[in-house]
Amino acid sequence: MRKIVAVLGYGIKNPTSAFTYPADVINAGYATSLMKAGALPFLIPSTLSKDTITETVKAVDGILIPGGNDIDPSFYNEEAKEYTKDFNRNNDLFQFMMIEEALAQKKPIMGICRGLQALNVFFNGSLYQDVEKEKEKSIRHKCYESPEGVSHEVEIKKNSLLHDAVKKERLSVNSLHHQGIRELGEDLEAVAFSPDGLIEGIENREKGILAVQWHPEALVMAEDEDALKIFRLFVSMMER
Ligand SMILES: [Mn+2]
Repeated sequence: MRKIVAVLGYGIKNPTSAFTYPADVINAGYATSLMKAGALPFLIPSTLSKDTITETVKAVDGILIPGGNDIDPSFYNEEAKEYTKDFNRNNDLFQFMMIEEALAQKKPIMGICRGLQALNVFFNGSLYQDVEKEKEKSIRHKCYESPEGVSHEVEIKKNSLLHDAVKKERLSVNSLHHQGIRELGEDLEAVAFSPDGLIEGIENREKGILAVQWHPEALVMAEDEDALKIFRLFVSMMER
């Protein structure tokens, strides 16, 4: 029986639709990567009502929090700067509810890009509202021109889930983000760092949490073997 992964939908206003309520978008890379890793991806609507969350999480083996727009900075006690845009509390609250329920039911959680940031904020960490503007000495992280290409390296800690996955201490990754972790959340361990010291990977082995700031799903679309190994490890976490 293949493991079922709840891929969290991301609600946006559909630009081609007259309807004012949100449409959920998910890039193909997430579903493709999960299928290649042997799991079944189920798209979960971001408009799920609170009373259905427990049953929804019960029906799946793990959850994947994908990339998306910025998180409302009020969740980490900051006012939004002019460069923090398009945040939407409904998406934030939906993801926080799903994280809380997955933890309660001991279902593994994988976070990617915004997903890593959502996990960090959930555990009371904070974010740079723009890494390149706010972090002292930053390399370029907004490499939107090469989604499937290598943008920078990350150094991976030994004895981490990430290291278990790729068995490497250095990995070349893509980088398509403008925000990033400022203060690490409670109960999380930083396990991957870009050359400027930015945290690019976090995890908690006991709680079944694995998250990265880069986009392994886009690298899987470009046949990257290491990126696929990260999804395989996530699938193996659901088998325990
Ligand atoms: Mn980066």
